[in-house]
Amino acid sequence: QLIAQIPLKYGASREGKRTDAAMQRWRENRFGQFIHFGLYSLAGGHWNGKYVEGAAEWIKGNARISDEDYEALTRQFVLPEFDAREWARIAKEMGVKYSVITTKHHEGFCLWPSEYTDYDVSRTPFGRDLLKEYVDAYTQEGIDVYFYYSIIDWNHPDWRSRVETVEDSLAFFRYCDFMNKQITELMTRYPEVKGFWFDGTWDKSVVKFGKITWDIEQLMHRLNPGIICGSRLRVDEKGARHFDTNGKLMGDYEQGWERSLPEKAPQNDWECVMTIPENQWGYQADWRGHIKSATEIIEMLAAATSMNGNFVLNFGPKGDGSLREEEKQMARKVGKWMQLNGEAIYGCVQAPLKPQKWGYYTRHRDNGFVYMVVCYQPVSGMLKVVLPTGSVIENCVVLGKEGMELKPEKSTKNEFVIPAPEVKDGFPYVIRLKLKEGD
Ligand code: FHN
Repeated sequence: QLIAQIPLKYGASREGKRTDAAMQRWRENRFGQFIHFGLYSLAGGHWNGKYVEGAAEWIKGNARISDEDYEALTRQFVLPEFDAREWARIAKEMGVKYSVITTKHHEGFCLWPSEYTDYDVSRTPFGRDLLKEYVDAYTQEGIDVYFYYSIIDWNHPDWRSRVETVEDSLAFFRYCDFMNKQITELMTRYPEVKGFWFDGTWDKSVVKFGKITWDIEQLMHRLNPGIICGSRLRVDEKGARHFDTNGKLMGDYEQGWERSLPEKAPQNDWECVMTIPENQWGYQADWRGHIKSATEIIEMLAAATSMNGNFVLNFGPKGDGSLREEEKQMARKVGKWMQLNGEAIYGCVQAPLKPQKWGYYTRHRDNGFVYMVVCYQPVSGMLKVVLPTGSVIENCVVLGKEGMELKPEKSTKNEFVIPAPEVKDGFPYVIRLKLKEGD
């Protein structure tokens, strides 16, 4: 049945998924790192010696800090412990294939020396181009770099969250011009950048003038046709966000999965961004509430892969530029698991098998292997697998124990049971299946 389409000038710029090599690489990467770093990292979620409720990167508003006091943080921006190579080494150890850094969060402070503002690293005692050091170090490690850029800007005099007067609209469009210049600057200074992660597009001003987001998308594609950008940037002329008024995805992938996973595989490419504590992105010295374990993170990574999605884990480095111990530990544990089991994640997609309660199936898009990421050990000691009619298991091994072949038994029709190997370290394990058509 044909559904009438509403004519749109600034809706989705494409039908269906992107098929080019850059997007394919994004998809195959599967596992990414997020880095929230800015002036807020120096406050560490505390002001005047007191814990401040809310996300640490929002401390300016949450603690009602004056512009002047907040700006004073630039003078403490010394970063004696900052070493981009160390960040990159730890990211590599964790096994991520891409990393997204906050070049400018809502506070407006820029991690690179920008020609278009003074509110940047060049004005601090640190004085160096932090972004360049990051880009170089990560690129050296073979990790793709992506830039987070906040549209909301609490520092820029022309930013408007609402546009109600002529003065507002003049200011807002001057601000848009500033943004376009900064995006051009970022893409020109750091041509290694693979894509942009825009944020802060929910305010009424942006929703009212959706065309500005179309213009940014076009600008980026003119500068680099392979650039990747999520749906969060986009608003159509009728104010629809992420998906246009006709329900079509804008941008290259669904970017709305923040601290949550879909229940079933979305039709589009998608990415989930996750924090280790509840909702802290920037450095909060005092993590409260539930802190996710490496096992929980690994399970989410496997779940995302099993639904054709990417999973990005956030790090909030400390105000001295070093990484916090909990995050280093996390990187070590997840990395150790990825070393052994990464083949069930990288380049993998949804497997066409009926989901089972022990965990998640993934399938490699090229080599045809099916992987079982077992997160819940059955008390029966038997892992159930239901295959498509006519298929049988030719070979079945536990990753990391390649010599140890498991012997599946057919229980009924196309149903098999695999004796579960013993779990020693409390981490999920992966069984690799080679399937073939039955005799
Ligand atoms: O307000 C931000 C928040 O500080 C953080 O950057 C997250 C990351 O996805 N994005 C916004 C909230 O959606």
